[in-house]
Amino acid sequence: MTTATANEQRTRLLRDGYCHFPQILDADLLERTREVSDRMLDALPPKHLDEQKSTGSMISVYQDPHFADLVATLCAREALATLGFDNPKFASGFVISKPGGSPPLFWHQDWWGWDEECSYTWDQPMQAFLMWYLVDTTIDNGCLRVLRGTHRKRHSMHDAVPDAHTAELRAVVDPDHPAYQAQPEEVDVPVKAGDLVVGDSRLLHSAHANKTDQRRTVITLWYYPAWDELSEPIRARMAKAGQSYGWSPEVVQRLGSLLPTYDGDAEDATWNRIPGPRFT
Ligand SMILES: O=C(O)CCC(=O)C(=O)O
Repeated sequence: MTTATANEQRTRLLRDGYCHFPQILDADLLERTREVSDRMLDALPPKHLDEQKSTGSMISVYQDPHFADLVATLCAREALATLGFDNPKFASGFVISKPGGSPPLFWHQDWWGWDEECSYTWDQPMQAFLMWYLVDTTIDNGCLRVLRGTHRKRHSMHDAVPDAHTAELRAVVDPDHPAYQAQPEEVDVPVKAGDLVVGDSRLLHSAHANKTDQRRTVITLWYYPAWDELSEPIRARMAKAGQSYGWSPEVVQRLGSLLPTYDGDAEDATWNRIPGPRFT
């Protein structure tokens, strides 16, 4: 990738809250990821999907060692390096699969540290998602949609749905709830399998309904791209979370330098998913 293209990608991430790297995942790794994910999804109890009608499946990547390879794959690290992040750390990840005939995902943002100053001042993400879709996505099968720039700027959805991660919204108790509604300024992000979408955890995003009869799976992996610049309270909390990865120690070793560590004595940052009034 040329320096100019790398700069453009970083500009997009900082300005729009996301960017897109076409066709970077190795075909074998993609195929193995599909096989492992499909196996897990086929084994899911129906109750799981009833409770998660909007998101689709929510399975931790710790349930299979294969995902450690995806987390640590060189192309993910190279994409982050292209964006200016040379020492990222891994946080967590999920297999999110919208079954055929499932409703839209609710609008939400995923940042948990809204009591921290950086949430209001940083252009670059404190926490970033790396989304690997395992099939080509379109408006028909539930592609991602985003509200550009909302990682830095308040939108009416922040007030309409201050906390989107509720059991009612996941189960789609009220399909007319504002959290599912199309927004005039929404931008669709259709991708090909093997593309990577990187985004700021503060960005408001959701996904279209899956109107096809095929499942649409994404592996969402969370990283701390600018780990060394994060406040000590954030690093303190996240390094502890990193000690409880659900993989065996041998599998965790595969993450190498992506493992978060912190040896200071700061108190953990508090968990607060709701942006404060100063977020304008
Ligand atoms: O299902 C999708 O396309 C998006 C998943 C998502 O919003 C997330 O992982 O935070």
